[in-house]
Amino acid sequence: MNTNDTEQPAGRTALITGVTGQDGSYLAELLLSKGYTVHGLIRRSSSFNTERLDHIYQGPQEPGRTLVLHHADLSDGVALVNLLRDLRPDEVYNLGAQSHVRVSFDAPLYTGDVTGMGSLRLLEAIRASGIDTRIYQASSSEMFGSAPPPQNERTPFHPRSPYGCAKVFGYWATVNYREAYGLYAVNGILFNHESPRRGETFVTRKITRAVARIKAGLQDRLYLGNLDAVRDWGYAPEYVEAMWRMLQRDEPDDYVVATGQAGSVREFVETAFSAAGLDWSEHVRFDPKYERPSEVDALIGDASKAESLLGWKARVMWPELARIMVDADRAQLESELSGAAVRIDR
Ligand code: NDP
Ligand code: GDR
Repeated sequence: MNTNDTEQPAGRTALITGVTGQDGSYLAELLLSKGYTVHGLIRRSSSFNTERLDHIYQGPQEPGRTLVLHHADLSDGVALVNLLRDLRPDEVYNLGAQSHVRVSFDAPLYTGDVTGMGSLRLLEAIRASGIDTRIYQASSSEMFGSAPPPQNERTPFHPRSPYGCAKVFGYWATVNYREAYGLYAVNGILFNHESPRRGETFVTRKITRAVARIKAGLQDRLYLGNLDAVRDWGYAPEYVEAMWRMLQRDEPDDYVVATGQAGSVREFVETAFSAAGLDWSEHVRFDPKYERPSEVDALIGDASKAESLLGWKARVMWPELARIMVDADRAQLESELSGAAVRIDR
């Protein structure tokens, strides 16, 4: 199929691991809009973990529902085989992971198991269940680590965290299943991408939530770690489109997805605070707690392969993204404070 084909692939089914996360929720929306039936793998939690899916949720009693959630876990290989054998999806998107780099230093073995071995379990589950499916692996710019920018598909990996190491394992497992078994398996090497749905402990969202709270007089200080790190931040809804396009090509391949424009954490802070008319230097303080034992200094992606083969190009650059996120956090806080019943779509 031509990558730029805009035809709706009606009647197709997809399985998304990590469907409750930032990317999973945007990807589920995208696939539903293309006529897919979407199956999402969710893990059991003692509290609700489906908030990002609330607006597209379809209850079990709903006839002909097109979004169906299944309990399983990337640490449970048997559950993965059973699920794949039952669903026989046309496409699998492996977005599930312990995805926080700082946390991966505190829980390295767990991160290795879920983020690294989890991808191998899923690949092996596809092979063992004997189904014909295409799989997308959520690889990461963290794999480049200390390799100097700009980074592209030919840049050697030098990961700087247990998370980065686990993603390198998942990357090569994906390549290996493609080469060994002829599986249609692709790696999307995505650079940082953010949105109003970004987890609250990643730096961009931590900043934009704090801006909203400081502006509303609910908070005065924001504690951060390394302000010198440089990141290529893009807009998550655009990035899930690239994931889908990768699985529509005739041949499987690996692609970098990035904006090509980067800024430092300090610059993101300045832009976000000034979007609300605030002076960041009055509020931001350093806390070594947020530093990492080994840091990734600069990630700036070269996505020219994705542009030429997938017809994909980033539109929202990080300064606009910072403003989008500040506006969304201010609107959400305002609605929370006013007790409004209307839910803001984050
Ligand atoms: P999130 O942290 O928002 O979402 C991670 C998802 O993985 C959640 O749905 C989470 O479930 C699920 N998960 C965690 N542990 C398990 C487990 N043991 N079994 C099954 N599911 C699990 O990540 P993003 O949406 O930001 O990222 C999606 C993927 O892309 C991740 O693999 C991430 O590492 C990767 N990536 C992200 C980038 C980014 O900038 N956002 C850049 C490059 C790669 P729960 O909701 O219950 O916690
Ligand atoms: P990252 O994102 O590690 O790039 O991983 P994160 O937003 O956590 O950090 C970006 C940079 O900001 C610096 N930083 C802080 N980070 C956090 N979280 N909290 C702070 O207080 C803080 N202060 C400074 C960090 O040191 C770092 O340099 C994200 C995740 O989504 C991964 O899953 C994904 O693979 C990569 O992006 C690409």
